[in-house]
Amino acid sequence: MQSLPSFLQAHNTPSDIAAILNGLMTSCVDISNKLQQGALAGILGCAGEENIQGETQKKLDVISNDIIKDQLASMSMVKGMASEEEDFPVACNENGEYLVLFDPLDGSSNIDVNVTVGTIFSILKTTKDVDASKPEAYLQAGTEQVSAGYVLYGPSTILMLTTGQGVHSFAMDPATGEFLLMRENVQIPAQTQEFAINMSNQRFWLPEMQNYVADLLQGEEGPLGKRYNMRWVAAMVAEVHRILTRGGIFMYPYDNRDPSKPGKLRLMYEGNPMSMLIEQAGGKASTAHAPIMEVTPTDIHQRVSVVMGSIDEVDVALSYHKK
Ligand code: AFP
Repeated sequence: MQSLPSFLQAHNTPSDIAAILNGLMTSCVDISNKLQQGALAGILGCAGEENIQGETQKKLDVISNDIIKDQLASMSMVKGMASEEEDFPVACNENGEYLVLFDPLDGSSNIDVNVTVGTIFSILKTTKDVDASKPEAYLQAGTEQVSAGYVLYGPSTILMLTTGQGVHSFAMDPATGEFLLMRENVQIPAQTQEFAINMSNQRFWLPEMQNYVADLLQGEEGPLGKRYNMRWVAAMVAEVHRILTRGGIFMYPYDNRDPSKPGKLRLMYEGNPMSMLIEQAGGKASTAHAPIMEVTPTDIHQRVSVVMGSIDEVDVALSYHKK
């Protein structure tokens, strides 16, 4: 089975991007091992601090963030990095030409209950003259990403990766820490009977989204004429992984709980990288009004409304928003 480094070489991935991806995977092997140790290493529970999003940080959020930061800081091609867990970006190496954005541990409320979590990353190209300690340096639309992916820590540790030429899946060999190619050119089925949304927020959604989900719930007796099943893992990595594996639609739409937060998910650390994967696999990713990757970012921590997955199902959801 082909290892990640040889796959990247065989696919002519620019050497700097390949080095960053291999470096990120070194960090993810470390995170995967820490997760395996879990309670035995005394690293479950809260770190006692809040991140920039006002969310309580788990010990493993902080540990994972530090692991990735230490790795990237040592890499000459990395100009700077921005983490969901950090207030401000960190400048790394002056001569680097790449910026790395990441959510070190997505779905961290799952850690204490031993359910799937993941690391999400996005890589942008920049120029040597930018000041990578400034948030403005990172404000590129998702269409500019040169690579994106996630590592899912589940029953096995899986990497889903794109460098703009399809989506490829790798599994970590726990004995060696190598990521080995499992599937090339993953494609999302266009149609599905599975949706994922946090139904407890229903009353806060826009009427368009309420109408769409009401029709999904009506099943074969409703206007969509199909019986749907629902899934909710509370970790975007797990929801997107299911969609990349067997199709589906995932939504974390705008809601009116807090007008300063148009959706819960973060554009730069979750929305953009996941959209690149979904679109590279033949799916669609939208805010419900525009492609997520075309949103012009104004803040590195901004939130975005998300509707993504099987292309036909996303188109149906969007049709409710055009009415
Ligand atoms: P964290 O990034 O704080 O771990 O949150 C995970 C997440 O942003 C995303 O992965 C999930 O889809 C979503 O939150 C789940 O949120 P709720 O179940 O609380 O609505």
